[in-house]
Amino acid sequence: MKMLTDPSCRAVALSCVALAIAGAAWASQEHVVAQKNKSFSTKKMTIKVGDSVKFVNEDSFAHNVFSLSVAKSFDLGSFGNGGSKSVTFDKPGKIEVECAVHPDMRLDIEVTP
Ligand SMILES: [Cu+2]
Repeated sequence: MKMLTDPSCRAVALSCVALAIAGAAWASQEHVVAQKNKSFSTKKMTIKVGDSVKFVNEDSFAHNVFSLSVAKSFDLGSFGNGGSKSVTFDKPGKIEVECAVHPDMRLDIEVTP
């Protein structure tokens, strides 16, 4: 009897570890937003705390993506065609994303808990 219970105990412990790792991987998502024709590929998005957004420049000229919002302020600097940078959103709130080069570019991100 003892011989049978030992391996199953170990199997349960291992699957718990596997679930914890998988859970952490699922918990945060990476969203991709392109900059194309002087606009963001989406105007509005809702993401969760811990998610990241990868900004990819598909235009032939540079963009400088930034935000001054309290929930997340950042400045990705200027990057050209094919360049990309990611931002992780660690606090809930509403974030206005803009481009320093093109004042008409605008993306609203809502980060939910
Ligand atoms: Cu721009």
